[in-house]
Amino acid sequence: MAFWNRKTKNTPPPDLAPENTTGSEQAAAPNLNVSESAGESKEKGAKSSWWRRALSKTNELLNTDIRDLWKSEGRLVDDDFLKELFAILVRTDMGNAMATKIRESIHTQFRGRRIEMDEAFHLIREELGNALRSKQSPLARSTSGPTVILVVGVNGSGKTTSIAKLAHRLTKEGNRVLLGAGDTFRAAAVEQLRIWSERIGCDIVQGEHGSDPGTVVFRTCQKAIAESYDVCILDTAGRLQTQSNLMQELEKIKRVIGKQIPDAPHEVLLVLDATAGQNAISQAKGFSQAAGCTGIVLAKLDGSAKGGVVVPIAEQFALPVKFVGLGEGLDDLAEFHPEEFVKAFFQ
Ligand SMILES: Nc1nc2c(ncn2[C@@H]2O[C@H](COP(=O)(O)OP(=O)(O)OP(=O)(O)O)[C@@H](O)[C@H]2O)c(=O)[nH]1
Ligand SMILES: [Mg+2]
Repeated sequence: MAFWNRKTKNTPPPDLAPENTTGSEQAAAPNLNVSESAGESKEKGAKSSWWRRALSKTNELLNTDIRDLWKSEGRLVDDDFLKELFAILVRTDMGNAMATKIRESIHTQFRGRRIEMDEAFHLIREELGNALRSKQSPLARSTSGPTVILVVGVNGSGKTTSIAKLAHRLTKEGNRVLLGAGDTFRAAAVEQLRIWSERIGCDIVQGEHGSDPGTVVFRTCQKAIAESYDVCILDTAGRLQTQSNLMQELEKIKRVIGKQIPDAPHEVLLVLDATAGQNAISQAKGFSQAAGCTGIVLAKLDGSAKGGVVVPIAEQFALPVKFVGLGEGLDDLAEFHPEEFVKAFFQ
């Protein structure tokens, strides 16, 4: 499904800033251990297979543990059962509140009776669906001029890879996308994004290693305006939510953007590593307060048995999960669909 209905053509703009802009004549990309092929076949598959894959680790845990609860047909809903079920649910990181809600719901409806596994699954999915249904929110966009997406998060959470996937997706949908390599701190960060930009076929503004990220962001926005790009996605260096100087740097970056493009950034996406479990929740808290995040990209869901973490994040911070990352390839990003997500639980 397309995020936007832009009809712009995906033709590269004239190269106005050759020293900052990559072109096809540049050296072939070194091997960064990324794959592009995985996505090809996935696109052809049903949506549900995406989500089954995304939750495969979570379901591994659920399927072994939860199915053990039903060794014999039907299972009496007594204190032992409710306690065991609760413990399993909590292990998916869906949070005590949600696990309690599910336990209470099963208690109320089935107390002293036998419950079939499918009945329990149905009820769990229903509760998860109720919690997540209202949390879906598409990517915001500008009404005029380029849409600016600032991407933030802790070190290694998956920011740069998620930017590449998002840029790829938006480019395929016909948008002209400009990347801004605002991580001037980590030595190989600019090169990493440059390589992705070549693979995607989109342009990039780069700065010198160690230079002021605000300057790169400024130049990126200028180019985006001057050459009428549809979308501009800005990478930033990883930082901890507790590093107040670095959080202030994000504020400064936002001011630089806002001075050039009113209402921008239109999105401040926080990239969380799904394998971080409860840490992801404290990151969501810190970043949403300090950086004014507007949405979450939950990366590495494919490698996490804690897929339930989507629930407390969406519930506690009024921060919609906009995308989830399902792998390292360019096509491994899916828009978050609560219904699909919930359906994929226990599959
Ligand atoms: N399995 C899996 N791996 C991912 C996903 N997203 C990112 N990665 C991997 O996670 C590692 C870190 O990703 P980056 O995109 O470099 O993370 P980053 O947040 O930009 O890191 P810094 O710039 O160092 O802060 C890389 O090896 C990526 O390939 C995902 O959705 N699934
Ligand atoms: Mg990065």
